[in-house]
Amino acid sequence: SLAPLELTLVVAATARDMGIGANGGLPWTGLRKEMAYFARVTKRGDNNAVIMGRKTWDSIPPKFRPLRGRLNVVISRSFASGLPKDPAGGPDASPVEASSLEAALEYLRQKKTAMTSESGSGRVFVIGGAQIYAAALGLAETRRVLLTRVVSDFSCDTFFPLALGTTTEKTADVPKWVQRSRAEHAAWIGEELPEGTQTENGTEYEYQMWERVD
Ligand code: FOL
Repeated sequence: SLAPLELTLVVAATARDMGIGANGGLPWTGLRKEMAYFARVTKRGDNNAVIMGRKTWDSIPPKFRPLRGRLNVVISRSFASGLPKDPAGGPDASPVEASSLEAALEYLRQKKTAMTSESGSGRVFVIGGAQIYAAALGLAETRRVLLTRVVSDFSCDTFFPLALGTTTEKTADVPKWVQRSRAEHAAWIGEELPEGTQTENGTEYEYQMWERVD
């Protein structure tokens, strides 16, 4: 199918070098409100999907996966190629297994077409890690990044593959990324946003939304 499907990347990254991970997990601990924001935003509207790589799946505590109330799609080159199968036992019991990001999107497009009535917003979120973000950033379907900019610094071994920090100029073949206002961000996620820098357990961060304009 060639039906359009919009992708939103959700990521928390350090301000200094866009670090997103360390030793197979998040670089920080104890950002509970930030994690709660991630959960609310990816759930809101119902019928949403989260796409992630196999290493990100492994990094989620077993008691929290599949991420509840969302269709989980996990990507691994080890998974069977072709159109992925519906999750065994339903979306809260097991994830959909896809052999590539493209296969994941084909599955979700087909699923959307198969729905007879409109139920829920059906948003699709890419939740990492670095390899899956890189693949998504190469697709025209990727329209926006919900970035939590972590101002406090952490040592990282995994990085978000796009420097967002200054609104960029569109040059041949390189899309332009612009930061949207707090009001636009709040309207898109459907909830109020706290103003300015947040602090949790001594870690400072800020909620941002970036959009591709091309
Ligand atoms: N985006 C943002 N903004 N913050 C993140 O921490 C984040 N993490 C990932 C991807 N995008 C992100 C990948 N890592 C869970 C754990 C790790 C993870 C993503 C999700 C997780 O357990 N989520 C539960 C919340 C559990 C809780 O309440 O503590 C969920 O239901 O979403």
